[in-house]
Amino acid sequence: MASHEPDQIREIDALVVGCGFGGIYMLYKLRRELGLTAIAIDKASGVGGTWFWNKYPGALSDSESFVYQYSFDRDLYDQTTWNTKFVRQPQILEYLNGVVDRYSLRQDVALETTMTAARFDDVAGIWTVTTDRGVTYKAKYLVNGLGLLSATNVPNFPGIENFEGRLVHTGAWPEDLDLTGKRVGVIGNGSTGGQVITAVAPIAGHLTSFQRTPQYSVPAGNRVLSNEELARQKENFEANWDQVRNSSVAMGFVESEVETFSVSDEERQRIFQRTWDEGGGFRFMFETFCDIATNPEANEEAAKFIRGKIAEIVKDPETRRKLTPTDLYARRPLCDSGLYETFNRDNVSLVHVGENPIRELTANGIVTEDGVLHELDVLICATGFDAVDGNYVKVDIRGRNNESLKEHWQDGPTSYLGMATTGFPNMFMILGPNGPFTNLPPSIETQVEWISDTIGAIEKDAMGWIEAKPDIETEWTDICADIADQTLFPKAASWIFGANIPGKKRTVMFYLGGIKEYRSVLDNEKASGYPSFLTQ
Ligand code: N01
Repeated sequence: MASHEPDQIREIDALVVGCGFGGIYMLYKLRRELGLTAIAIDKASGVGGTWFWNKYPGALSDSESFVYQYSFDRDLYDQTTWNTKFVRQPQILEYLNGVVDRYSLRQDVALETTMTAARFDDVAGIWTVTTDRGVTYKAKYLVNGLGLLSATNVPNFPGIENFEGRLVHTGAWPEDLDLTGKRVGVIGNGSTGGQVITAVAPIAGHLTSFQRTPQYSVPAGNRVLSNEELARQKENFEANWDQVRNSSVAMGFVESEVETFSVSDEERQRIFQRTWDEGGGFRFMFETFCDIATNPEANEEAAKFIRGKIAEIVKDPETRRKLTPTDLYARRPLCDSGLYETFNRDNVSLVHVGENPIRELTANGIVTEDGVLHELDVLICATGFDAVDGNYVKVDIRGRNNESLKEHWQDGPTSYLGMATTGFPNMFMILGPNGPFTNLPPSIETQVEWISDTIGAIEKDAMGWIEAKPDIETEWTDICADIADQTLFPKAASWIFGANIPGKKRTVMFYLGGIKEYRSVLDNEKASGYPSFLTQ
């Protein structure tokens, strides 16, 4: 649209920003259940959020398929035909597109539309959201589903602009990239790096993994499920989802209540081995014993077991040494489809950039501190995301008294319940800061349902707006910090605490109290008439 044309103004009840798992369900609730006028915008050219962007080879959900979907519609659940333990990106994207069509939501979705600014009018009680498409939305409610892990992080390596090969980030994967026979470099070995390395090695001419920190990973154990297993998942729908909502990490298994040192050494090894054989990163950390994430000695037992497996799998002694972590096992637990085995391949090499850092990128590849040039046709940055608040602080969002969200969060992102923040009335966040740390679809459903109920209550009582009280946000931040401090997670540098982005303040960004407790806080808030909120 030409810049001299005035913006087209659309007045609606609610604007949803983001069309991933959260935004789609929110739009469904607003349109189909509350009967409000609502639009969902997304900067992408398709719906799907994370699963639209992360089309890299090997992209797979590491939550089991029977709980990596919506549960709000039993028929939808029964009709979903995934038949593997974990589900691949194209299937998830197809599923989310199917959901949009099933509920006729596409007419209310505006794609390739980026929110450029949002401003709350204190007098009218209305949000004005400008976009890059010449359309301005005026809405009583603004619901942001901007993505927890969606603002890509491409480190500013010296000379990055000189690289003449193809430079890609896994979270913005191009459709046209053929890696067959290419010299491929992968920087990063988190959840994404592990998946991409394993999937690309068999097709690349040569793959070089640039690893800064070795990782603990266990087999995913992905497999085709039998017809009996699939039938049981459908039959046990109620019980399974009840278990998920009353668990901690919402992964669909019963978390252990057994302490690591309450069993004999032999029994401990047997339990670790059984879970290793069955597969699953969260299972290994939470289904084996209850104290791996909290007790350093217990943690070391699990770490030692995985180190032993690395020693068995990786043949070359120097590669094995570099791949073996020595620190705590306290990042988001990883699982893989043959990651350590991949390093036995002749066409795969490992550069430990923790010991031998990247000095610069040149036209032909990466030069490490030892002066070696690693020649590359393609460089894949599996370098993660500016998680949680990354997409929020890119946009000029202003609440009451023209306060900027970026300034509001200058000491780190905060919220009440991961969904509301003081000074920003009627603005809700799906997976905002200090929300639950779980398998995400169940937490997304929990939050969307709460937001929807809250908007329903505002409408029913003919209120203008609702806003978290200032003290409650501080209180919730302290609760999140206290719970995190009872675990080992803050002791490991990771995106969970904002430690992966240079210059980002390290703060608690999740509620680690589990989905059951989280849901009970939400229920209480609603049942007692939103005592933690100011209303007008
Ligand atoms: O990102 P990460 P991710 N030089 O931040 C390295 C979800 N997810 O995309 O460990 C060199 O974990 C960095 O090194 P280090 C899941 O929640 C889910 O892998 O910081 N290296 C690390 O190795 C996951 O936890 C699925 O020393 C640099 C890597 O890049 C979250 O996304 C699948 C560097 C980044 O790892 C994030 O995972 C995939 C630098 N300057 C992802 N900067 C599912 O299955 C960073 N690194 C649902």
